[in-house]
Amino acid sequence: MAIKDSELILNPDGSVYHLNLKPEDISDTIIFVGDQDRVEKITKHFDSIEFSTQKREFKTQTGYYKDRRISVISTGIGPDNIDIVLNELDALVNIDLKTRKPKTNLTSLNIIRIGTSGSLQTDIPVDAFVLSTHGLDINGMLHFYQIEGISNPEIEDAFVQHTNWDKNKARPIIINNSKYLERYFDNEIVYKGMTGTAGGFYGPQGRVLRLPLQDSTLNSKLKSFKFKEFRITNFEMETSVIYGLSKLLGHEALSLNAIIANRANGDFSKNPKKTIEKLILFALERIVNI
Ligand code: R1P
Repeated sequence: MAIKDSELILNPDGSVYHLNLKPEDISDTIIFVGDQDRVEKITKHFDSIEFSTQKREFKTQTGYYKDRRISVISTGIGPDNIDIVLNELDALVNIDLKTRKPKTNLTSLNIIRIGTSGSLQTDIPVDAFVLSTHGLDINGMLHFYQIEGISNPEIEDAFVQHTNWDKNKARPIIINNSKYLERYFDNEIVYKGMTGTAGGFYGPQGRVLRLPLQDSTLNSKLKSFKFKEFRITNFEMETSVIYGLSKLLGHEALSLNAIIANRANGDFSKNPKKTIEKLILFALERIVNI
């Protein structure tokens, strides 16, 4: 059955609705960033750029870095945007846009997030890098999909118990990274741990300006949670859904974050731009080996 026009929306030129991309515009190696201005901070290192487009917060550039064809896409902020980006990217490679039918031979993309994040641990300082072994989903978006088989119920149960998780909030889901990609980025300068992915910046990450929180102790409970060798290292807004949708759709995903704030001791990086630039160069040097 062909997917209807209202379900897979294409622009008049045949590109996918939000991303403005056609299949030939992207590589199978894709870097995700949140901020659209970060796209050029990455592609300025490229030897050539063959394609650029932007619609809303979704900016894409494709080019070559040391003979490796790479696309860089900005996702904007939050899990909801990742739903759009991953579904439309998957449609570009795994749905025949002419017949509107899923292909039989599926393509697996390599997706690497280069993001910014706040550390939850006193010993993970600002300007450090964190590689997410797991995405800890506390925003609920993934519950709209059939997620059996991609989660870690044992760790989730321990987390729900440890935090006394409120029943009115979506049940947390914990999703593994791509072990295939992780080995290219393993390095002694990278901290590793579970990354909490919130559906907001203030209340959902325990920030109080004027509104009281449902659970004002949540960040300290995240900080003290341990399961075997794992702890929760940091907070941001995309990793768990990138991991979850990638697993469901058959793509490899890894999230790297520059720590620009430390929520445990209140520090903020003196030079976040420099830290992000270092993470970009670290990631590019390893992506060429994938
Ligand atoms: C919040 O300021 C944004 O910054 C972080 C969060 O995940 C959220 O998207 O990541 P990026 O710098 O990649 O956008």
